[in-house]
Amino acid sequence: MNKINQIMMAVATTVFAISAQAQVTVSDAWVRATVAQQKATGAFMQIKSVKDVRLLEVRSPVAGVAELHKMEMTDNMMKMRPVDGLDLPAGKLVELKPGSYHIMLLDLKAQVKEGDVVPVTLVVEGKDKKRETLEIKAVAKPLNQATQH
Ligand SMILES: [Cu+2]
Repeated sequence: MNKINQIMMAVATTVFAISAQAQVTVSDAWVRATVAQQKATGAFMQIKSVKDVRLLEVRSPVAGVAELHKMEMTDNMMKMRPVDGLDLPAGKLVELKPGSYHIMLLDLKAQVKEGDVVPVTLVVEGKDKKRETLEIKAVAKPLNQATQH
């Protein structure tokens, strides 16, 4: 292989790596700030995937347990329950928001104060069973702003 070919290969590999990382993009990630002693809060964001993938797992170092939840009306009451995954259809914006799907951070290790940056890890799986891990940063927003939704 000559020098030019080697360089072309290197460029092709780099481009592939970048596009693979950008298959799932997350924007407007935020968490609800908590008051002292509060043990749980929610994390919200907008997710868009280039390919059909499924969000399987969520984690955060600030929480002992992180779960994917769905909020829905049951017997005229808003109730939430854990779900084992959330489909992210290709090209469709999926919103995690209050009153709908959200990430629940439980067993919080400390108060989440306004302006804090909370790392959240998302694990998604494609149809080919390949898993991708995304590290995102969610900013803690004040309670009153969060409840305006
Ligand atoms: Cu919840």
